[in-house]
Amino acid sequence: MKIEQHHIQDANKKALKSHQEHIDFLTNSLTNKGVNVEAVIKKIQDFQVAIPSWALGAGGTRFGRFSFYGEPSSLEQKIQDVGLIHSLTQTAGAVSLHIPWDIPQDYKAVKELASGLNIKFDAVNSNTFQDQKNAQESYKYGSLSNTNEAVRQQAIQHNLDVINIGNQLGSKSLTVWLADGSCFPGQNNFQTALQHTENSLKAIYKGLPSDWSMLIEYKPYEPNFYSTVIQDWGTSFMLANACGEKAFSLVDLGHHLPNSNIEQIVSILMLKGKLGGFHFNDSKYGDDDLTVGSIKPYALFLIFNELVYGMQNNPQNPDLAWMIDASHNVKDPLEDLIQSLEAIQEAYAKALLVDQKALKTAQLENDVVTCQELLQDAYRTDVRPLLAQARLDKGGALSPIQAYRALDVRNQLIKERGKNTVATGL
Ligand code: PSV
Ligand code: MN
Repeated sequence: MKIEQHHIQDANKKALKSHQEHIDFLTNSLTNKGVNVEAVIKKIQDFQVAIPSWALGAGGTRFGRFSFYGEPSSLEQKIQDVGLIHSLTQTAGAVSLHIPWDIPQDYKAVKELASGLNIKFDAVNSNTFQDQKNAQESYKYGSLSNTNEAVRQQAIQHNLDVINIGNQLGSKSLTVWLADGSCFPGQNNFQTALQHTENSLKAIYKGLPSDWSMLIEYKPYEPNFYSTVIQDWGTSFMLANACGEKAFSLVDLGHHLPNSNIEQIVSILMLKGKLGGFHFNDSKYGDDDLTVGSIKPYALFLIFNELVYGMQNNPQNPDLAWMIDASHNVKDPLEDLIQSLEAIQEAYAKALLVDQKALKTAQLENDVVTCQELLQDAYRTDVRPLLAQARLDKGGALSPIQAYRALDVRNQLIKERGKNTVATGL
């Protein structure tokens, strides 16, 4: 299924008048405050978030998985799904592949399909957390950190293969997330495991093309429950520094212990020029992979406030690879992703409204009350008309969820693909 422009225009018709009233009112009040509304809308339009190829089917837990039917069963169908989301939202112009789940059969065809839908290939993700069919060595006790050199070599080679695949598609970065760690005290020697990991990452780094970056993700626990080799941003930062200037840390919102100050982590990494990638999701307890902004929208806004500050004040930090890393257990994955994209744009737009100059003055004067007022004034602004305008200008839907339902997308996909297709992934 492909959504055509006239489908979207039809879906927009009913809401156009009320949208115009809302955007006029908001533009007026923001302009009176000195905000350049056009510039904000342009920034929203330029902000593109990658959809991971594994998030287009239903997620699951270790207790089970419930399908949404019509799931994409090939890489081509996954890219088509990203195209559907992008045509409605105009903010999902990239896909992030997980290898070996999504190895292209026909590179030329896959590239043509993606470019026809205006979709770029963002970071490629390696997978050394699962054993692959016919693999010589097992990752049961770790990959890049394994005590056995043959296992480490196999994991290094896999990452090099992933770079090669990404290179043929036009990707420019490799994301490394390791499940390596231990489940019980004494199982691992912490120092040896870290040393092996550093050496293995350096070997991968050597094979990185000159215009590529390596993004090192951290996570405090799961699937290992006692220790993780790259457990936190400090370890990731240390490893990125050890590898070199093309290596960076990657922050995944779900990969922190409860109540961690993620905005401060983001800020420090950007100051040091070492924040390379970002995975969006939300959580209540652990790495819950819930819809972005569904649980802690104010925390998301505070994180974006630091991201915006960093993007404006830290030229030493590269452009970031943005990606949604969520799982969909009870919602249609495409609807869930649309909701996440809206939440990301909303937090970004609000952060763009923070009066940075006034905030700096209030900070210098230690006027704590004004500091809070300034942040919360931006946070309390209903920016949804700005997002709708950003989409409308680019041919997107005023309300992507409503359009998705009006166009009956899921049922069309079921008709085309059948009910019981299953997407590759976890
Ligand atoms: C691990 O929890 C993670 O966040 C990594 O980014 C993986 O690549 C992704 O989830 C999918 O398993
Ligand atoms: Mn992640």
